[in-house]
Amino acid sequence: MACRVKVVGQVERVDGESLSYAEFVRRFMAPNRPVVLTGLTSSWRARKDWTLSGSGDRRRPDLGFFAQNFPSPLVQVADCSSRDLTDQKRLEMSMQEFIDHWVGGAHGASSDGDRDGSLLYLKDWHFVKEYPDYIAYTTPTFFVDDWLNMYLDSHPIHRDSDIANHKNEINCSDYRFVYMGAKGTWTPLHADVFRSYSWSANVCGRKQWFFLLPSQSHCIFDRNMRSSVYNLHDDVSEKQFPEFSKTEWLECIQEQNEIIFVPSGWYHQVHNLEDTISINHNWFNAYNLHWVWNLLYEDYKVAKEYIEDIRDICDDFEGLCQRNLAANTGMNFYDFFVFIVRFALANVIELYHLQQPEVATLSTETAHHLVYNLTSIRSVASKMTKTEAFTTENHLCSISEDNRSAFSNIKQILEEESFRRLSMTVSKAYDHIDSGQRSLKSSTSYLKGCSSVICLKSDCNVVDHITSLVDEVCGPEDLVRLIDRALSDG
Ligand SMILES: O=C(O)CCC(=O)C(=O)O
Ligand SMILES: [Fe+2]
Repeated sequence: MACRVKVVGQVERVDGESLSYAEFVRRFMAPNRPVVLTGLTSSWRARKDWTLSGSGDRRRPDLGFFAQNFPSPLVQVADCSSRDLTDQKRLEMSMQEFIDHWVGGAHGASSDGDRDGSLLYLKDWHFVKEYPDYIAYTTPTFFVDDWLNMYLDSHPIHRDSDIANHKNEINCSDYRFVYMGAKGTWTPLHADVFRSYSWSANVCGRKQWFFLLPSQSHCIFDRNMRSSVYNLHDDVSEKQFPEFSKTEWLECIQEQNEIIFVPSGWYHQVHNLEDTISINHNWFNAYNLHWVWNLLYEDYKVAKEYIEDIRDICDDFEGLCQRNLAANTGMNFYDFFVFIVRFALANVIELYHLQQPEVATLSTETAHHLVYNLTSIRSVASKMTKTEAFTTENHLCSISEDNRSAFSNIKQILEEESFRRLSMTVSKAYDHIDSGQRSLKSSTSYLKGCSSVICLKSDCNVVDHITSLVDEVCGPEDLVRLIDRALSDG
């Protein structure tokens, strides 16, 4: 593809097998830099089952395998040749229809299934949710500290019934996807949902990526910061986007079996240079939580400004802003607050367990990790205290009873089955990261104290411990207080 934009560098490539977790954090996750990791997919079932041998050592998609084994009645497909505002036009069809179109297109045929010969790209297929018993891959350790998917495995993102409709339930059920597209399919310029990180693994095929440094993000917007460039290879109008000509890009050709780490807030555009299948997760954690909050806050201000002129005639202006925010951004302040309260509690529990005397070797890495998590949540909660949504009594009324009870009564949360599941998942994730770190160093024996929220051990007082910190969380100030007390205890 002819490239008009100024490419100033390539994305670094690192052998994932000899990179430690701590190094990944230090070099890429914390400084928010992209990287391509090699050598991490050799054991994946997807590699064997989903591909056929192509030319040389290249693999190609085994479409018949998908038609036979994953006959999804409804998948989301992007029509790469038609634009719908900032994205491509989306269609819904069965897996069989999608494959018929792909195969038809490859033979140059123009049947009904082929529609108009356009390039269709299967995107955002919730494969893990749809086929939970088929273990196509394992998430590499670098990407296990994934609060978004850990949370969604046990909790709904929205609790308000007017937001949580059926379509939303599927779209927000998790952020683990499979993408499949023929050569030529592509994804327009964008930054990821919630300004999360993503990782994307090529099961087969090859992708070309273009990345823009976050410090240059403003250059792809028009003067009003409303619309952004859709395709960086278009003849971008200098009049509409006066700063675009200043942009400088990092490029990357991602080969089969390679995984790319996409940092938060970096605009990127992606092209499939061959028939490609990829697995891709969106995720966030303590290192990019502030990106998520900042986006929510910016989108909230836009939502509010948009309806400012009806404020006086609105019974519940704040509630309406929050409903619009949930609809546009996928989450509102209350959803986010319920989420961080529960994550904070899970981390306090984990820290408490680590500090118990029967834990033979205190894992200092994990303890630091938990403290870092709590500090990051505290910093975001502290910013939330200053927002209108949480400041006045009047605005607190906008919180539905469902949302309020989901964050306020600590004792009740600790007893909930969904919260116990979250805590177990968090505990397992940090054990996994920790054991990976230890096996790279020496194999010191390690005995973990309690492994569940309400331990079977009669002397585990985790519930008393937590409820002694604060017994009720009415808003972000209480969460800040809870974290301060938990951290000063240790
Ligand atoms: O592979 C693609 O087409 C898009 C992937 C992407 O945007 C991502 O992983 O963040
Ligand atoms: Fe993306």
